[in-house]
Amino acid sequence: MGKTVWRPAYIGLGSNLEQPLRQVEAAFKQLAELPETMLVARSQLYNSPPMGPQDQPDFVNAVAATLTTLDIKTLFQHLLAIEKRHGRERGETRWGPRTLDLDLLVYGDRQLTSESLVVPHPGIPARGFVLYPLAEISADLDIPGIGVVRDLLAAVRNQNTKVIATASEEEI
Ligand code: PH2
Ligand code: MG
Ligand code: MG
Repeated sequence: MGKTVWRPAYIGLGSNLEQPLRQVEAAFKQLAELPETMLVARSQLYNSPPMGPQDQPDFVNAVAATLTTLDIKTLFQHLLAIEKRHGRERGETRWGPRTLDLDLLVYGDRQLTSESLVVPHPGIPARGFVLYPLAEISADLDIPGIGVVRDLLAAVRNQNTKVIATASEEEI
């Protein structure tokens, strides 16, 4: 067996279809159940206006911090499989509505560009709906090639991204 190394991996969650709160809550559970992976922190849930086409519902967004011994591609395959279990269809319009989006934001200190995957996620610096929840759990994280979360957040303030006050059981 090869050496086992636990690496921090941050995952962005998003949904704006078919009971988004439920989709995101269920996805957190599924992340916690991934093999060789521990869910070590989760942000609150955030409401944010859609980036991209405006004729779609607001999103529920959140961020998960995990420790994993899965290699980056295997972890990514698991994320795609969870999306699929949520009825996610590929070939949707770019930035269009979706039942569940799981984005691999950061994987240790790896910087990877392949046809299907770019890590760290290049959209991070522009996206309040990633930076607010990420700053809640890891403000001092230095994202390889991008910068420190706290500083990135300072540059995107006022994107109308708000904590969802109290999601009651019925709403979820
Ligand atoms: N995801 C998209 C497109 N637009 N807008 C918000 N607010 N949050 C998202 O997660 C989001 C989006 C495609 O992945
Ligand atoms: Mg996305
Ligand atoms: Mg995605």
